[in-house]
Amino acid sequence: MPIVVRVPASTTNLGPGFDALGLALALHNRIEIDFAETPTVTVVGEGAGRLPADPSNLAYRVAADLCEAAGRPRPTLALRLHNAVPVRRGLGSSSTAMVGALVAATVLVACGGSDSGGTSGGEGSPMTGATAGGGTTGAPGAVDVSGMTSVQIRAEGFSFVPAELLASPGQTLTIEVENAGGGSHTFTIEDLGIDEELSPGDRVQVEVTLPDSGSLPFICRFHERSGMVGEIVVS
Ligand SMILES: [Cu+2]
Repeated sequence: MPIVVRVPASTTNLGPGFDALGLALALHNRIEIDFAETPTVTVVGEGAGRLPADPSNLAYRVAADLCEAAGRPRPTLALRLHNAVPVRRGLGSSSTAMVGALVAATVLVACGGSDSGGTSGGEGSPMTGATAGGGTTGAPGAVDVSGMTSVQIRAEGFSFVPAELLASPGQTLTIEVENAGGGSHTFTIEDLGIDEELSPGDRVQVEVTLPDSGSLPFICRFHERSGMVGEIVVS
């Protein structure tokens, strides 16, 4: 789900207040932002056709910078600007873009964005890649890998597919992880000290020996809070 923020236009200097005093006006720009597989910028209303409709857009840069400043990899974003504030008329139009992008990106980083890759047509949906097992609504199905020597896991959107593996006690398993999405991810099994970073298109193989019981959680360190987690259940 995208984060939506409305920011009012503002007056220029008020009397003796110079840049310290202003008034909000009943005219708003609306900023809509989400993580996405491919960067998109859409400008509707004021500034459409004049403001950059690509990642050089001020609001896009500010939002991506904030994510980086928060310790995340530079994100791929879908940004939609509905502008009612005239550009370059002293009504703080670029300030609304910056303030709105900062607030929206802060919420996005704190709460996580869409699981579906935003506007990319659902290509990164958790369901789409459920090749390995019969997913039901909401989550890809668990995949039984007991007796197998290797398994593939795809990182896409903000999910691992499959996100749950069923394995045998003490089993040795080669896991090939492919980053099929548009952003960077990690495949991290903290219990085993495994921490692999994958750029888009990267593949990595890790070999794990499973415990005799219990489960082995794996996460993407960048998107753990967005629910990018999984586990290997020993049974
Ligand atoms: Cu990730």
